[in-house]
Amino acid sequence: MLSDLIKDIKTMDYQGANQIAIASLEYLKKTKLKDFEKVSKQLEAARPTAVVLHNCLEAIRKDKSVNTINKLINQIKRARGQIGEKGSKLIKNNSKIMTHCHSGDALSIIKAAHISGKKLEVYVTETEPKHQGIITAKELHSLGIKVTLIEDPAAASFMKEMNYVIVGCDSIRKEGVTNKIGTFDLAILAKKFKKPFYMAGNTLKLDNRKKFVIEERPVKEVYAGDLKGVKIRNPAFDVTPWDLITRVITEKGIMTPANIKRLLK
Ligand code: RUB
Repeated sequence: MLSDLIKDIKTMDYQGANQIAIASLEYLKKTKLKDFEKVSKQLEAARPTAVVLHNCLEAIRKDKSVNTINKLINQIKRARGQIGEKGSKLIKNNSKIMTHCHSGDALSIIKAAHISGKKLEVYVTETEPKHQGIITAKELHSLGIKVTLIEDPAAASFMKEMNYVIVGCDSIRKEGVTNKIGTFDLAILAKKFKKPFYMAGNTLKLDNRKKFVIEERPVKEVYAGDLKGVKIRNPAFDVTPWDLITRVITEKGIMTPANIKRLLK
């Protein structure tokens, strides 16, 4: 049911821009695109910041068919492999990498570098308040990669030891790249310690939307008690400005900020 899928997206049973898009596309396929506009609107509103689903829906609008949906799903999956292959070439043997949240595209780079025989150690931030870093830590550990889990505010204490920071992205925009809240902080730290800051994402994450919202999630994720009048804010994403980003790793190549900005309208 649509309401179940929306609930699963909102509660993050489906998380990560690509996974949210794929789950929504699979649903549209099942419905054979019945009530497409109405359903699309609701799906997009469930996690509005990431642009992949929006771009897929725009493509489907131009050619409403199950074939188009299948092509988009394959495009996302194929891109992930290509991002892994291209990005892993940047990683040297015996590297320490810091990552944040849980991004399939960022992890594909780390996994490909590991599979090619490089010895890695990955520092994973817990990612407050929803702790998606735990998913990342388990996933990398299950592959035999050395993992250290840290609290988000510990990143500054360990950045000096890192060789790279690699994170995913939700949308690539003129003003910068959107990803899980706390990414901007890591980018500032990477700059301070002169470490390469890589963001990984497919070109369906290019974002030309005029209206762009940073999702604010329920405040009880931050504090569930009663603070009697204290305002709580819980933005789910932040925008890292281009001057802090070393490269964006896409399925079409490893791009400088100048290169990728040229692809935006
Ligand atoms: C996940 C997150 C991920 C990007 C990219 O946030 O910010 O880094 O979505 O993920 P949330 P992917 O857990 O709130 O969805 O590379 O898998 O598309």
